[in-house]
Amino acid sequence: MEKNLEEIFQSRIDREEKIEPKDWMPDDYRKTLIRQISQHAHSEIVGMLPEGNWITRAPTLKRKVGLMAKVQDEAGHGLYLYSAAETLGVDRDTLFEQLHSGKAKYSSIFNYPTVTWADIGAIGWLVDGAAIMNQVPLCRCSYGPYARAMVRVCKEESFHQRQGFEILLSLSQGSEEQKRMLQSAVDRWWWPSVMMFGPSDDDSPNSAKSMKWKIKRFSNDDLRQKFVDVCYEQAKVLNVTLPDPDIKWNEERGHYDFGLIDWEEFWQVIKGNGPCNKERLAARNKAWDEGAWVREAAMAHAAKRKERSNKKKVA
Ligand code: FAQ
Repeated sequence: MEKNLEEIFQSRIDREEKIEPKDWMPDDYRKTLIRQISQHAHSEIVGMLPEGNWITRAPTLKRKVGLMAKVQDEAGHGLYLYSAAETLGVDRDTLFEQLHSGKAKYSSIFNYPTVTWADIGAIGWLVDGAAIMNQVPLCRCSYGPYARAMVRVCKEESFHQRQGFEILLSLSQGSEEQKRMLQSAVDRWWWPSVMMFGPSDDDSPNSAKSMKWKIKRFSNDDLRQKFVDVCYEQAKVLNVTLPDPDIKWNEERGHYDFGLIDWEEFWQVIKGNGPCNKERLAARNKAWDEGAWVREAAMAHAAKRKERSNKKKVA
């Protein structure tokens, strides 16, 4: 019986039908989605921190407004994604508990510091650029609620990428000091951004199943390669170099070859030993604790409204 259900499920996936919350699905499909969507949601929420601390220091009103809107969008993305995860039967408080206790993963990239204003541009260009490369295919993910959430997320991410590129473009046309600041930010953010796509395909335990179920449409390495190819050309416009002496065009492959990734650094960051892991978790825990009264007040308000509307119905 179970086997039959699995076959029907897989043939729906193969026909490109969307799977919806009330449809039958294998336990492992559900678990994989809860894992990926919740990690993604956590990444958006933790991802607000490195940029949030620059809102008060943005150099002009225009930059402040742009950055504030971007950080708010990230909060929104986190909320859509938690909602999408909830459609799979997990509750939000459980997911928050996993994040706050350090059990849950979130993207490695958000454990690096933002030391100058140019870092905000570099995050937009490289981090949002990598996020778009990875997330546009997720708009065609087999799970309906995730796929639909990603359509809006990707539209907003492309605005974020452009605002970052434009910050860097201005710096590239500025003083010598601004140009140095730009190059130094690119030097620091390049490799962590390349790592964002996850382990190489040979070391990616979740990929085979996720590809079969059309959660993932491209492998980690294929997306990483597309990212390097695009960035190399964009770096020319910004007049910066990418900090990789081995990067060069390979005529035969039709792609840029690039140097070895420091996987030791990647796994250390994921294990909690990156430059800012402790700071990020402490900030999230503090926000959660200090926001307790807001959650309680909102719940009390909702309960009162419900009571009032019940009374009206009885009358
Ligand atoms: N960081 O077998 P795979 C953003 C883990 S949002 C930490 O290849 P999978 C927007 C992985 O979870 C950025 N952990 O795994 C923004 C797994 O561990 P597990 C987030 C990582 O799931 C911009 C293990 O390694 N985007 O940037 C990372 O098939 C600016 C083995 O890996 C998403 O979440 C990593 N980089 O592929 C916000 C997109 N990579 O769970 C603010 C959706 C891998 O078995 C500012 N997610 N791991 O214990 C995905 O596409 C996939 O989950 C991958 C990983 C591609 C990230």
